[in-house]
Amino acid sequence: MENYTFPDGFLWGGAIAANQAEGAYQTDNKGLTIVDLLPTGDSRRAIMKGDVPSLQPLAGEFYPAHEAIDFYHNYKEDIALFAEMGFKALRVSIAWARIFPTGEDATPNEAGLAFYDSLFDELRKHDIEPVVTLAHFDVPVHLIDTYGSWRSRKLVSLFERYAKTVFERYQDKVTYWMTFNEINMLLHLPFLGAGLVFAEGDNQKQIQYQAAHHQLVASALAVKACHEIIPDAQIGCMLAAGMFYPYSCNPEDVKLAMDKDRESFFFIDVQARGEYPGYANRFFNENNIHIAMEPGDLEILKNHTVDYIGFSYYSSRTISSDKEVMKKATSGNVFGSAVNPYVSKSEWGWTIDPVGFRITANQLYDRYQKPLFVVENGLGAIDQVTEAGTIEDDYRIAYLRRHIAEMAEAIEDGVPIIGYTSWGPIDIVSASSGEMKKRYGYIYVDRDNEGNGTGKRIKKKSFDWYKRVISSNGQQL
Ligand code: BGP
Repeated sequence: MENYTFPDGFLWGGAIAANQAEGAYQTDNKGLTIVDLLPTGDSRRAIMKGDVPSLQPLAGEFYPAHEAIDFYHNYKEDIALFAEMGFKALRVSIAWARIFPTGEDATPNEAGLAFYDSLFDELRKHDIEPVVTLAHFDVPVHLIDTYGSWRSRKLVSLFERYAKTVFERYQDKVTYWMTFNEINMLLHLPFLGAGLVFAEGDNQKQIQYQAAHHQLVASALAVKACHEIIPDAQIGCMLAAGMFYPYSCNPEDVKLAMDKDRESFFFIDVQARGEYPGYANRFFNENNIHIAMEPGDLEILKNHTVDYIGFSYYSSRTISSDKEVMKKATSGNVFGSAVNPYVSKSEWGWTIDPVGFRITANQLYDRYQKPLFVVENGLGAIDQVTEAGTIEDDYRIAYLRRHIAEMAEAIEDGVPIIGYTSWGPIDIVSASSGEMKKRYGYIYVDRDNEGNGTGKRIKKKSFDWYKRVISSNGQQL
């Protein structure tokens, strides 16, 4: 591979989320979160889309998030493995319901606060920078039952209180923060993204964009609090990114691609530029959507924009005005992308397009002129353990090598990128499928989709490969 230059201090590492790694779902007073109500299998997707209004854990049903890979008890051993690879950063999320079990308890849960104190201390012991997400798909269930989750304005003040609590507590341990993981997912998987469930006759778009406003105001208030409490902190937004390609040079396809990109950019336009874009107001008018705002909302959005643009990149997307083309859209992705005949796909039907990574990074920087942070990228694959007990994941090395190379091209294009925390450096529960068999890690975990297994950690072939990438600062891909 060509010799690539990454900036000194580039934050190489990995990314996990509380709900997909920690397990211990009711340990030390933790409250139930929405992912604790997500089984695996077909019912999972219907629930994630908000189509199942009444939810309670069903006795005997297997819920992947309940134990996940028990990072809650294994984090010291796992962090030692990350340190062995030379990680400079680890992206983790704080579970809101560990800090406030119902989301609105009179006082925070000290056991929850103490866990993250210990987690951040362990990272610091290994000179690994914590990169912390405040909300990663895990709204406390009590807030759904009581307020309908983010459809209620009440969540703005509750989230602000939660954010201030953790900023105060961890102000000497955490410098990099981000607010809502993949905030645009609210449009595609409203239950997963914002804890929204819909009753018969609900105007879903109205509810989703009102909830989006609440999250955007809450995010800006968190930015405000973060800058006041931790003056040298960097706090970002986080987008599930991936440029939409027009399927042809038909102007209709090009316009559709612009509209689909804007569906996601809408959130970041508000978080990074501080105001609702004109196209959004046209969309609201044409779709009879009325955003209820409180006095001062627009000033909060304007005065408290993010410091950097965090984003995940897995795939580019493709859109066509031709219905026949769209009929072949891969069911595997929530963005409604058509099949792109020029690139390959993963075992889950996700497009594999490394050049799209470079294009997407350039597109984001051109639009926002703020530093970028790649906080998710990786290949979910079915890994096999050989007779010899090894995992020869050359396919993952190939995927990551090509994507890191294109990220280096983007940096050479003049795009400032803070770091790269690949998704799932250790196998964890898949968000979309709830499966363990969709593995992303450099470290294999002996657990299957039903939670069986020893939990043993095994270094894959990619473990030493990524260790060399980091030690050479990207020179040895
Ligand atoms: C993003 C989420 C992550 C992670 C990733 C991979 O949407 O931010 O939580 O899950 O996708 O997706 P999956 O786990 O469905 O393969």
